[in-house]
Amino acid sequence: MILDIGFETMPREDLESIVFRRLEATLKRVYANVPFYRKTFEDNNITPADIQSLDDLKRIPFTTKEDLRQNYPFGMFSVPMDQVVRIHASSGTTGQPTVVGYTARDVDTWAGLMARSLAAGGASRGDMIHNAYGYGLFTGGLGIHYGAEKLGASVIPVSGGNTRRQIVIMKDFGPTILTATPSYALHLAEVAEETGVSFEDFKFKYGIFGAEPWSEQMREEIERKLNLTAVDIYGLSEVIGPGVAIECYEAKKGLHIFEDHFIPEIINPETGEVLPYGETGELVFTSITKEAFPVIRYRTRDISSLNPEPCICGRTHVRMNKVSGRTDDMLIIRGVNVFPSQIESILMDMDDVEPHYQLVVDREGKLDTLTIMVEVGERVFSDEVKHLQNMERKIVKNIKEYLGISARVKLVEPKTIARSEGKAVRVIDNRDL
Ligand code: DLL
Repeated sequence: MILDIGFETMPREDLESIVFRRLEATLKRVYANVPFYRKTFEDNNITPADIQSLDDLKRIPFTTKEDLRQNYPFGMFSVPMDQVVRIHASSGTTGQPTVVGYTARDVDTWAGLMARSLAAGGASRGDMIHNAYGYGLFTGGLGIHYGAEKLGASVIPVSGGNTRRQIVIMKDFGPTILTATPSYALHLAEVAEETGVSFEDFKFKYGIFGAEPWSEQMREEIERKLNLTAVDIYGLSEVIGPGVAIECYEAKKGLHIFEDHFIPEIINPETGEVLPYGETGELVFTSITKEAFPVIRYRTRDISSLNPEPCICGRTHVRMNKVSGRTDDMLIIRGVNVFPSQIESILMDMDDVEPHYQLVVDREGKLDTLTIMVEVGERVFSDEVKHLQNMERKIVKNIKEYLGISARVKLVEPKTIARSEGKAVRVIDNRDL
């Protein structure tokens, strides 16, 4: 059974007993093979045998990105290197990248999870997947690729970049599913327009977008501009890559976490306390089927909440709400906490504002200041200066009203903000912290 469909709709009681057995096996594995985990257990006077229920998981300390960095590059691997068949790494804009490894079985597990994900997002055998996630150390490209093949769909491994050529491929090959970051998807729409073609003429039914936060308003914009149904896919290299959670195309309301492979928790990022369903906090994952690089209570820094309510699609796996940001993306502007996604929602709710923006944070004296650069449509830009000024004022007012912060707003000409082929850069932080 390639897609393990049974697991996705299993009664929770049955699921939980499988999850616990898998957890036990994973704990034994890391205790035996990874010095970092053995030491963590020993320092806390516990052994895997002390974990007698899923509830006991919270007795084990968290693992952080810093722990992975200190064990760079292969110190957290749980198998000898001759069993590792694939290595990926996170981009690591600051400090060392995080390196992750896969055994042949891990690659197969991941492909199975990605096949499931693509199916949940609307793809099936017979679909043609235009895969514009980057191929390389980033897990997006190859993750989708293996899943698409496992599903029996055909995959176009186009990767990111060379955007004009991508439009020609879309026109000539007629792919039915688009996979890309949401920001690159918008860029594809823009370039299509420049070259005089419309997504209306393409055959896309679904777009499976993730790897960066995107608001509901951004979803509407993408669905309208690309003429497809857009679903959200989530994952991170440390946990496996894409294929940790995805929205079902039926509901598009929260992302089902594949709980037969990953145990989710939501914690208070300040105290580490585990929070009940429904409360917002930092997502933490424990992998329970991986061989080469298991993670125990890994703190993702992603902010979300869990929803256990049954879903119309029939899956019994809990849903995580759309990630609203990362704890380390949070801006503190004169004492007020703000996430870029909150600003995005406000901008996208306004007329004539394009879905391209950047936040510039500076420090003047002791105060942080925020400048929002946002593109406006061609028509508005060539309009009277007075109109532009009014619009700027309106954005400033809305930001103040909804978020309680004073920001400067700078409307910029269409296509001035750099486009990304992968994850968009939303924040430019000029503070010397
Ligand atoms: O971004 C894996 C991925 C590839 C997911 C393709 C989806 C599609 P990393 O490069 O390790 O892995 O980055 C992981 O990206 O901790 C989140 O902060 C962010 N992220 C990923 N998916 C989403 C999403 C891949 N759907 C980090 N919404 C994560 C918001 C996301 N943020």
